[in-house]
Amino acid sequence: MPNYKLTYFKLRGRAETARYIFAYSGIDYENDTIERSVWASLKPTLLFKQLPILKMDEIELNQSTAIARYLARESGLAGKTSIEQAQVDAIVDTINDFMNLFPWTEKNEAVKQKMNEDIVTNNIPILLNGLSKLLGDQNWFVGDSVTWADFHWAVCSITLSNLNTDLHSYPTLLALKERVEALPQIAAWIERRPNTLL
Ligand SMILES: N[C@@H](CCC(=O)N[C@@H](CS)C(=O)NCC(=O)O)C(=O)O
Repeated sequence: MPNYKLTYFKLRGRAETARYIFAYSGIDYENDTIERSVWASLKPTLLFKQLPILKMDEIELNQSTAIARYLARESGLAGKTSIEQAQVDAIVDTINDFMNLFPWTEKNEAVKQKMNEDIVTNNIPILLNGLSKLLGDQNWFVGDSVTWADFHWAVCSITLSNLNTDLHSYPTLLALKERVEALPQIAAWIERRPNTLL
């Protein structure tokens, strides 16, 4: 097993799904959360000037989805068959398409708020209706056990709620989030993680 070090800001953001996988699987890792003041000196040293980065001994992996997918494969959370893995990937990619609509780096607060409201009103219902249909009356999105697609939903749904999405209109999706958060290893991680808006 390599020595894992996951570097990201002190946020859930794009690192939290990987942190859920680490927590659930019990794989040991260093959760390296950097302050903004350190970022200025770290950024120029990174190949693509972005976080998160997963260091595994001498290998450095960028891209949050590639990181989480790799960790999920190592932990048996990627889906049991090749078709299940494709279904899991499609759910994660779909959630990311919608999350990437939000203007995360917009500096003008009024513009940002207006765009957030538009996206929550016009785009997010498409995501939530689709995910509700995919989930149906199953406990997990794909197959008969939890996968990292369920983790990714649980993580992103917190941010959607913080952006004023009312998840109560989607009771099965809300129940799925709660099911993930009730897994003992995830509950223990949530208990000890820093409380941040994003
Ligand atoms: N597609 C990349 C996007 C990475 C990304 O946008 N990282 C942001 C934080 S969420 C970043 O490093 N921003 C700092 C900057 O660009 O200065 C991924 O999913 O890892």
